[in-house]
Amino acid sequence: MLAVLPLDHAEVTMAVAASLSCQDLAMPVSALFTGQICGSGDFDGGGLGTSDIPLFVAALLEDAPAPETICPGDMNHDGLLDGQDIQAFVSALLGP
Ligand SMILES: [Ca+2]
Repeated sequence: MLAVLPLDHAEVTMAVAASLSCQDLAMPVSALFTGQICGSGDFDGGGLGTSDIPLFVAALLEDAPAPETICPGDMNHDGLLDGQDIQAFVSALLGP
């Protein structure tokens, strides 16, 4: 059973609450959690630096990069690694 709770919490009666289990309240998880911070620009795991430049460019030029390749280079968090990420990568690399 997948419960749909009313937005107004006052409408959740004790009978409704008692019929729920933890599984009813669980959200489906479709994301892959890799521990990677997306949009960091850090491709090699050593912190953002000049060693990430060739990795960023290589990932940018891939025809169909894997999600774990897209993640660090997706600087604008739109789910894509493309030319729209270049300026933010360079800005992050140069620092504040
Ligand atoms: Ca992007």
